[in-house]
Amino acid sequence: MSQIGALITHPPSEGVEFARIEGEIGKDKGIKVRTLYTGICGTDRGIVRGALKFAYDPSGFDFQVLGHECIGQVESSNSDIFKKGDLVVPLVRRPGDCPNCRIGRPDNCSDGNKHEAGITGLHGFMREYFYEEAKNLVPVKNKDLAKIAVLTEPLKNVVKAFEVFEKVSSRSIFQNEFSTNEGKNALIIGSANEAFLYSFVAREYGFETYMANRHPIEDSKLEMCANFGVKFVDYSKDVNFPTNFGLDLIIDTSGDPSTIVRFLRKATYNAVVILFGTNGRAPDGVITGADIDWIVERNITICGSVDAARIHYEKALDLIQKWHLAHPGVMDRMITGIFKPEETNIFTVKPTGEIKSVIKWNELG
Ligand code: DN4
Ligand code: BGC
Ligand code: ZN
Repeated sequence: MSQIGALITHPPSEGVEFARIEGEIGKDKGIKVRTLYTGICGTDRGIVRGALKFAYDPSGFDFQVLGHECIGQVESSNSDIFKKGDLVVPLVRRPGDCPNCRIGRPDNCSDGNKHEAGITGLHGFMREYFYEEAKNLVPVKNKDLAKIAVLTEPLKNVVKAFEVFEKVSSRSIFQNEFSTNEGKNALIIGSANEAFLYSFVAREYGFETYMANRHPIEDSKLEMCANFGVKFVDYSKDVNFPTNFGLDLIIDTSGDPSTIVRFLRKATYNAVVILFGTNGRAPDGVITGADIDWIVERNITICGSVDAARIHYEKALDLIQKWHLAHPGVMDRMITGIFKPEETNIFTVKPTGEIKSVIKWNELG
């Protein structure tokens, strides 16, 4: 039996190691995919830190292969849909048996009985190759995207959150008199990968878009903001931001309650607030009676959004393709570091200026 290199974890215990594992796990799924790149995100780091108590090994295994952000290339296939050489992005979440899972929306799973590759009870993609079924693979038609389509998975979360925004904002007239979002203000809290992707999509929607953190960000990140017309705010200096306008859309990627409440009080009539960041380590915050009054009197909607469905992966890929054409070379700069699988310290030490760190597994064939 063939052995392959893989990054394995033992959730919910901490740690990660580059080990040799059985290569033919899941062979009956039929499509063999050579991993090209896997992305590293806060969820992976949380698992490695032992902080994600909901993560667990697949049944019958005493380890879980890490990794849910991936682009790979089909090596062999038993399906008419995919052939050798095709580029694919695998889905993270696999349905359970609830009504939402049964209609192809496991992202809205209503009983928690879904599984997530590399997170909850299903091996992930940080290995030299893996096997998948056609229904869990999204095709990537353009070979030029062989590296940057690793951003499809984190971007699909953003596309879904904007679907949530569209649903809740339709309860009243949200847009301006020309039925656009021009003149409306969006604030994205945080300045890591998901915050960048949120900012870019907010610009697609026509929002005046601000990204905020409590410290300055590197020039390379400021440049990335400028490419998309996003304004960065260091609110430790600009303490009253925003002073002369209200926020129509707030998206939080920090998971910090005090920061969320701080900006909630700047939300305007019919504003939408989407909570996306989860950060068990942030200090507790306080929400006052005056905050509640503010929210109620202005019809402000606060909602959570997690994961996304196949349709959002497809839309995310369309956006990556569009941005790749509209901003030549810029999407490549979202990938700020390429690492070897053995370099496991990347899970514990975030490189300076990181937007997205990726691990390279194989050359494009
Ligand atoms: P991340 O590094 O976890 O991003 C967190 C960002 O928030 C960093 O830029 C932090 O800055 C920033 N931040 C922390 N505290 C504050 C604060 N008080 N004010 C302003 N900014 C702050 O990486 P990510 O972009 O991959 O993920 C963002 C969040 O989304 C994480 O909590 C993930 O767990 C969560 N997530 C959710 C889903 C989902 O719901 C999917 C993927 C990720 P700094 O302190 O590092 O400078 O489906
Ligand atoms: C993934 C989501 C997943 C979530 C679980 C994120 O990093 O992008 O697909 O549902 O982690 O917390
Ligand atoms: Zn992730």
